Amino acid sequence: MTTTAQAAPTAERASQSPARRRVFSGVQPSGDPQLGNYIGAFKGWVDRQDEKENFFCIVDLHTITVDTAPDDLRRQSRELAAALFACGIDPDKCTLFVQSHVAAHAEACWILNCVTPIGWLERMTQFKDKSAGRESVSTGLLDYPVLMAGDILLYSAHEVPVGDDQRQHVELARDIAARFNRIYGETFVVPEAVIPDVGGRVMGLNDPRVKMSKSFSHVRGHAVRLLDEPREIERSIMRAVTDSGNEIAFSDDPDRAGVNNLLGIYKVITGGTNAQVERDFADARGYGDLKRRVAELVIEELTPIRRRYYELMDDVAELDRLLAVGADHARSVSDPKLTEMKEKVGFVLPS
Ligand code: ATP
Ligand code: LTN
Repeated sequence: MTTTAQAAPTAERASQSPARRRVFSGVQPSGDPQLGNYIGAFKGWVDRQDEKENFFCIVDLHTITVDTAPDDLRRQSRELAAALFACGIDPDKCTLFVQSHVAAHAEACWILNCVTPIGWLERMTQFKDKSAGRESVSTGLLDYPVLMAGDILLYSAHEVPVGDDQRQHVELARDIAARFNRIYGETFVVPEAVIPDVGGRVMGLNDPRVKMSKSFSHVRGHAVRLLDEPREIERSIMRAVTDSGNEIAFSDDPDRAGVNNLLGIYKVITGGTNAQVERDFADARGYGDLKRRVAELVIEELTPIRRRYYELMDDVAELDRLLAVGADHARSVSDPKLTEMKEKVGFVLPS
């Protein structure tokens, strides 16, 4: 696990009891959740939910920064909630909520916009990637990282567990927090990104040079979706692009990225060391064997998740109730922080 530089001390941190550290993370309801989301994010959230005070957010405001059909967004938001609970997010230990249910997120974004130089946003690689080749992009897409900074800062989160692709956005949230604190006085905890050493970047099975992504999970052979049937999982993994060699070992060589990716998936799920993983494959006969064993392991890991998901989706009213409870608790934390922000910038507070 790597983290960004130590969280800077702030007045708030100093006055906090040595209570559990706060965690905030988010996921977009932008398509079918995939194995990279699970390995790079959800699994770590679940594994550490006992140790921390956790806020997990289905970030629908972020998802409309690119074209999204309203019916898809509604369906995907509930499906993602069910998938997260099915992965093991426990509503008694975590606050899981939908971002648009908590108005403070959009309001905080506006205030933070006004301390964020536009050049900071134009430099973001995700903005450059997502806007490349498009004639026109929304203002929301440029502003995406400020909304994300607001998400994190409203909850005074110390830790932000994310995949490697979000490192730059968390760095920006730190810069925005520090700038606001400098201008208006200590207000925000400066958060740290927490990124898994292995599994922080699961690559596409059809092309191990690109990150496995929810937005491409409909492309055949690109991803294992969390809810895929065993046969589909097996087919996708057996067809994974590898190389023309036959050595089953971890490697930084870009030409061997496909094998490295499969070994990384195996390593995170089994929790073994590199040496243990390589030993497990010492008797393997070529990449076919590697793929078969990785497929078996992934099927074993995802089957109970898929079953639980369908049980949860059978009772949408209960799912909506859990999300409403989550939003109530989220508001109880974010509303006072938003009020503090408004006071600091000089707004007259309603009596
Ligand atoms: P989109 O395609 O809409 O950008 P995504 O699949 O990249 O979606 P997000 O909702 O952006 O997923 O991210 C949810 C979490 O999953 C984030 O913490 C992100 O860093 C992590 N994540 C996403 N893809 C991967 C991946 N391939 N490997 C590791 N972590 C990932
Ligand atoms: N940008 C993130 C989702 C996200 C997030 C956040 C993650 C929105 N707000 C706050 C961590 C903390 C993504 O696409 N993965």
